[in-house]
Amino acid sequence: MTTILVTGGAGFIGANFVRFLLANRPDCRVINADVLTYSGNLENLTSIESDPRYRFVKADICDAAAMEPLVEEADAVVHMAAESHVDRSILDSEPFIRTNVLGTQVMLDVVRKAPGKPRRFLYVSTDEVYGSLPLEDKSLLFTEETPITANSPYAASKASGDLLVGAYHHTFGMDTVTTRCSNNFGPYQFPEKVIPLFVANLIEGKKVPLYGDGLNVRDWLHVDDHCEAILTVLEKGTAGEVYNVGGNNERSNIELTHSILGLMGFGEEMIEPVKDRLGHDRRYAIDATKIARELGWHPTRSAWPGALAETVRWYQDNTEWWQRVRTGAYRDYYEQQYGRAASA
Ligand code: NAD
Ligand code: TDX
Repeated sequence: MTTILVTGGAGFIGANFVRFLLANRPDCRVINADVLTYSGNLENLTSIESDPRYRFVKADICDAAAMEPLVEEADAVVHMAAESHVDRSILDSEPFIRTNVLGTQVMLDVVRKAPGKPRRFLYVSTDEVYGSLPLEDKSLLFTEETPITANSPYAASKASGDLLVGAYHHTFGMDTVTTRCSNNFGPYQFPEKVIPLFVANLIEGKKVPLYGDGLNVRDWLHVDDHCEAILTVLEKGTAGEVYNVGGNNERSNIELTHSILGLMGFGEEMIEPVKDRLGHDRRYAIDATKIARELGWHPTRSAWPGALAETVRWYQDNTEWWQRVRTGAYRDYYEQQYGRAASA
């Protein structure tokens, strides 16, 4: 049996990854360490919670004493616990620095100092560490050599963690690998991110708040393709290397919005143009040839419009899930971000 410690396994990608691992690696045990912030939800894991190979531990990655015994039990660590929403980092960056920078440093030191055999440390980074590409030249893509140019407090905090991982490999010879992935979509994504937010708003008869001119571009990848890429890099990646992960699936936000409206039978009148995100990155687009060439990974579940339609349907079929997470503290955030009228 191999034991994998996953941090942040109760979030969107984490919960999908824990399920993916248990389904695809019968000889794997999973420890899920998650402090359960607003976006961590054990309901995302009910289908596997009684699997004897799975264990949940409520713990903060910034708490070294809590992490030490979990790391000692593990053969490898997949570190994805994070504050993950750009707009929240613009409202208040403090939790982002604490979890994404300090928390990553704590995890690196705990893994580095753990007794016994060296353990592989996989850091789930993001394409946002590369900054922004222009809309005008579609031939430009982010490669692993693109300089780090983080533009939002979220991106800067993830880039800091990313640089620390590289430094720990260089300085201490730690067995680290890093994935930098584009925008994910799929089930169990917290309804503050654009796709579940728009679907949930439409179901509730509310308009969808489209930022700025709607021309910003994102490269969309199904979360299960990301999970497969993480597992591939964990098992086959070269120590010290970074691997880009992307869907080769660029869409402008206005195109995405029209697709969602069309799939749900709504028209343009449901679009509410709102003020732009501060410092809004124009375009993300990933060159994922390295992971394809060296490790044989290709996205197989991200093709549009089918994969988007399936995701929209999941939120339509699981209204109770997002209605429950949309209560309480989330309502306060929504009012702060979009104004009181929008949340009425
Ligand atoms: P999410 O917000 O849905 O989940 C984050 C999880 O981390 C939650 O379960 C939360 O409770 C947990 N967490 C937060 N702070 C913690 C702490 N101090 N200690 C322990 N647990 C803590 O985020 P997500 O979208 O699933 O993103 C997961 C990872 O993937 C993040 O590192 C993010 O930067 C990265 N990423 C996300 C995307 C995307 O499109 N969502 C794309 C590329 C990379
Ligand atoms: O209400 C909205 N209106 C809108 O137009 C929201 C929430 C978003 N948008 C736009 C902003 C972006 O151009 O949609 C695009 C996608 O926004 P988000 O879903 O917030 O994702 P993004 O900012 O691109 O970041 C995501 O991908 C990279 C994840 O949240 C990050 O965790 C990941 O690192």
